Amino acid sequence: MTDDTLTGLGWSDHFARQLTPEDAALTPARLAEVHRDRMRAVTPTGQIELLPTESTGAYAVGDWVLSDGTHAIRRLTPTSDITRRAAGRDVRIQRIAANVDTLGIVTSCNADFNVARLERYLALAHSGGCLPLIVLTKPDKADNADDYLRQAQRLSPLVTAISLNARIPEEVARLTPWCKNGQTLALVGSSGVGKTTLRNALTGEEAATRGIREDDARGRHTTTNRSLAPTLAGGWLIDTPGMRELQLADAGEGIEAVFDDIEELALTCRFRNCAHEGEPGCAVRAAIAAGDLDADRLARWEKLRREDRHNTETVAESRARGKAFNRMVKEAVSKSKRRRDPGGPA
Ligand SMILES: Nc1nc2c(ncn2[C@@H]2O[C@H](COP(=O)(O)OP(=O)(O)OP(=O)(O)O)[C@@H](O)[C@H]2O)c(=O)[nH]1
Ligand SMILES: [Mg+2]
Repeated sequence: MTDDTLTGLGWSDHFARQLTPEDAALTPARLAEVHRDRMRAVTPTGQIELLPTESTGAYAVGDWVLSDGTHAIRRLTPTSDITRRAAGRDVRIQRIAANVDTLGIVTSCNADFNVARLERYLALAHSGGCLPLIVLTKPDKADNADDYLRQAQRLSPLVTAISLNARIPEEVARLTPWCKNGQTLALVGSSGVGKTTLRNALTGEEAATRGIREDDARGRHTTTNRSLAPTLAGGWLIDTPGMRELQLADAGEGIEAVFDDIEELALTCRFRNCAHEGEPGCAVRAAIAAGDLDADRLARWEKLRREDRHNTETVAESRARGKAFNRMVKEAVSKSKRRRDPGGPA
């Protein structure tokens, strides 16, 4: 196996450095699909099925693993890790995709377009360690497509926004720079925004797509699995099911990056612990009064920070509870073993 063929799958020195002499008999494989009891992976010599050696929640599409041909023996630390708080009442971190170079945040020029949601996705990309790219689909359906594009570009100076008709392959080709030569582009967004339509144009596949409800632009959750597929340009594309809700956790850094204008202003408030609620010398409130900062943007920043703090704490608490429970179970098991085998090791 040459380095070149591995590089084409997205392999780099970052992974090579994690190999130890004990791994000599194992081969690298990149996860293309993760199911409850099995996984599909791509290797330089073709696709293989792999069995997990940890709970499948530990793996994400895009992960590199070392395999003995049947099992994923070891998972390598990824270059980027897109995670969220799992949907529902669960307090778990869910891994969405790994080793993603660019996170394509897909939204449409219709009722799906929502600045607060886009800011969430931008924070998700930053905290996950990859570049955000906003892809605005369905400009052909809107009279004011340029307004949507301007709004998206105004979100942050760090962000690139592109507007294209996902049904026209020549237009979708503008995404090629982000998914060629072993580069991985992952697409996220609500159901019905055109992620799979983009995937099909970029990979030449014909995965299922379905029309949306015209009254409220909601999709029908057509894609149900995350998957990694090769693009025609020699890179990789991760398609994901539409997200109903994106709750951030452990995303403090991402939020800071997306709202760095407010974070910078806050540094110049008279009081270090200023809550920007009317304290004297508050630079944030002064900027709002001067028309330099939008009060709604401040409210969105505060909401995201509160949510992230709450979720991060809840996840940490639930991990601690889980660990305490495991310890209790272990102690109970070893106690009952000792009772059954009093002569055994203590
Ligand atoms: N007119 C127009 N229709 C589009 C465009 N992009 C996607 N569509 C249509 O929108 C519908 C939904 O597209 P999908 O690709 O299935 O959306 P998705 O984001 O994969 O949806 P889920 O799999 O449910 O998350 C399909 O009927 C597409 O043909 C676009 O740029 N213009
Ligand atoms: Mg889809």
